[in-house]
Amino acid sequence: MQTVLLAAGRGTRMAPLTSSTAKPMLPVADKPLVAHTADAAVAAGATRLVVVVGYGEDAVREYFGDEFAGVPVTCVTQPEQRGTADAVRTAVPALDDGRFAVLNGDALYDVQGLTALYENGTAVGSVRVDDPSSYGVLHTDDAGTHVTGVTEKPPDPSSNLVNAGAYTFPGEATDWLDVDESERGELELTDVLERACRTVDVTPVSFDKWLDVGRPWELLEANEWKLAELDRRVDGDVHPDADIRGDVVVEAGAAVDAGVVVQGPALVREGASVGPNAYVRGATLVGRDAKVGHSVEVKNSVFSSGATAGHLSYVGDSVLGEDVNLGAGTTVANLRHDDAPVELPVKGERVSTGRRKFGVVLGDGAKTGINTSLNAGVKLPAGASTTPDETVLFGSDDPRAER
Ligand code: TTP
Repeated sequence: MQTVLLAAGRGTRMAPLTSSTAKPMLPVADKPLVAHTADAAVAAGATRLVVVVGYGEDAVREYFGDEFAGVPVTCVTQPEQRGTADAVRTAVPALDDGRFAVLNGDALYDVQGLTALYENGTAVGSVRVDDPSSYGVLHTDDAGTHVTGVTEKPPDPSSNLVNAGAYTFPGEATDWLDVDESERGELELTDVLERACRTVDVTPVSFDKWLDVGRPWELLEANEWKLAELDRRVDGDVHPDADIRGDVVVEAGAAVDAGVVVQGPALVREGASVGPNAYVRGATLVGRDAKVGHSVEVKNSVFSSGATAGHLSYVGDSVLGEDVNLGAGTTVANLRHDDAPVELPVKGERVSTGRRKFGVVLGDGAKTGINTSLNAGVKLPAGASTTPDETVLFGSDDPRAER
């Protein structure tokens, strides 16, 4: 099945991690986020990928080239990010007349669900969630076998069955893409789905596992999912006095020094170094050329390429962008004393991460001075720095805490 992967979005809710990287290229375990989507698509039966690129497109184009996992790839540029229906319209010249699938390039899907989706005529991937109010809620007939419509982010959801952003459409759907602008000013694929529901039978196909990766804590969750799937493999240089426990991957060209404990699932990528005397635990990604130095503890976190915590630091449940540098003694808080879920600013609003444990999000190249304390839910923009001994509190007037 020819498959359109939507990967052109600006990724504003993922700021600051998307300040210079397209969201689909953010690191999830051993590959970019969109590569997991593409892998699932190919495993489910995609015979050709049409990747719609836009924001940060050069890296996405370079990553895919003209073939992925044995299937041909065409990248097409969506000049302006006007919405998902517009993105699919961009892909039309690269499609043949037959059925086609559309997948959000920033979501993780279970292969079984995706396979069932591909096997159904016109279908939409669906998933049950605890809080449907921030998703597109699907309406079905009484038997639950046909989708009758979709309502975006309803204040009073009629069910907890939501749109997983995965579709198969008949070839004629390429004529249904001229939709009106939605209230939020975008040309939305859900309006094309509405049109499909009025024209043909649309089957809801349920996914057991699915993750929409739109906000920083969801990038952490994506890593938790994909790191947990790795099998133990130690190809790098591990000191005999290091203790590698469980499903840990140390890639060739990575180094783990004496006195280190790495508790899996964890991935230490090529060029990275850990230790001496460091403790890495939880689902942690130590990205390419990243460094976790002497007496540093890292728990359940993402160190993007080149991110460094050289000495005497604690980092928990956090995402560090590329080339972040933590001064000695930098400490991250990842728990509120009232035990409430940690909130994070997303597009200027405080949003609950739903997580009791969440630390900080640091944009590419951010630097902390020695003994900096970063409170739970702090975001620092790309290139920001703190002074020695500084404490950055969430919700303070300090603009560095917000963006
Ligand atoms: P969204 O997550 O709605 O948009 P986004 O990725 O730009 O993120 P944000 O809202 O935080 O700014 O998009 C869903 C998918 O569709 C995602 O994979 C990106 C893709 N997309 C496009 O390809 N073109 C577009 O014009 C838009 C809006 C999204």
